[in-house]
Amino acid sequence: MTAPIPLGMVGGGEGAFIGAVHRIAARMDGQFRLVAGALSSDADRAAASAQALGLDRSYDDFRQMARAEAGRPDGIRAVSIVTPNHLHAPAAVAFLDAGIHVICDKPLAATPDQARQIADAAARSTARFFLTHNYCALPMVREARAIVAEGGIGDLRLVQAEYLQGWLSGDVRSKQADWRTDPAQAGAGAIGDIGTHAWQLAAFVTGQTPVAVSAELSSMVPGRRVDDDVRASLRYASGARGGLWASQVATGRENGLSLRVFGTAGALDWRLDDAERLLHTPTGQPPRILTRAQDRSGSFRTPPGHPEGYLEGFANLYADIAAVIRGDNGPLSRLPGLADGLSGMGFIAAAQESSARDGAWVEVRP
Ligand code: SOE
Repeated sequence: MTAPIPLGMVGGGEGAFIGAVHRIAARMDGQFRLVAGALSSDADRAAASAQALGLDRSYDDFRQMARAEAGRPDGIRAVSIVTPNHLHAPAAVAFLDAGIHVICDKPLAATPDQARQIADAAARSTARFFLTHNYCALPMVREARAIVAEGGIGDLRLVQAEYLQGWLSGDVRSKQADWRTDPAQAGAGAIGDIGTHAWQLAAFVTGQTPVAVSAELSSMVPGRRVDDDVRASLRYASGARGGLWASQVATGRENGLSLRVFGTAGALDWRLDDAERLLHTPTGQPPRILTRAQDRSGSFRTPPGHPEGYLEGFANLYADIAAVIRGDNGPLSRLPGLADGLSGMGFIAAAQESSARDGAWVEVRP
């Protein structure tokens, strides 16, 4: 058994949601061991959270952590950044500059300027940057991508991506809601939090990224300072056309992520609430419902019929990242990283500009 890769974490202290998800995913295949953390900006909470998790080393400050860990022979080789969006850039820059690989939650950053800081740091670093767009690591999504790549739907014509949640339909106050609806911490609203997932998923499966968008961003809840609904029309350089709808005020919806793609020779239909099935309708042939039994990527741990899902998708990313850190670059082509993050930021900027200009078509600049 190869020794687990020592891992650190920034954010993810008591009461956090996504930090716990990353911790479970990182240890699912035994490839990482969490040994150090700057788990909260509040020193007492950071120490208490680290103690509760049995971490070897706890820090009050992520910059101090980056310096100290880089200087230790047994220091961390990778760090998970699971803070609110506005801290992604300072933390990522600190660890990339220290030569430590970064595994960052999405979206890339709160502002285009912060995104550029991450890109600059990644360019000058020997370490790699990964972005956890977790849904693209689900087996049937990887299978959908393979079908498109081998011509299973012909030439792409139409794309429809949706991510519908209802949990922010009211004036919700909670640790999760508070920072996501604060422009200073989140940057954007629904478009950043879940719109970028839909954007990345569509690009991952189709192999194409829209070149222009016409969008309307709305804030449906009175007093809300970020968007909570975005509708965008998409134009592709190939001539394909698409639509993306992401909403956090779609009352009653939980995590309604779905993707439909239509080509000259067939179509694919996938949805997160039935994530282990993929509908493929090749033109002129009977429809095929594919399950994990037909997945060719091997991205699972249990025999088909034993449901796997959200946590395992994250774990698939961590397993691939571990392989890359150990020197196998094979998984790189399916791992989301800086390019996906910059593309998502380009989508946010173009959609915001379009919305401000009453839906004008705006070029997407990565
Ligand atoms: C909250 O809206 C959230 O937790 C997002 O931040 C995640 O990225 C998404 O996967 C689920 O919903």
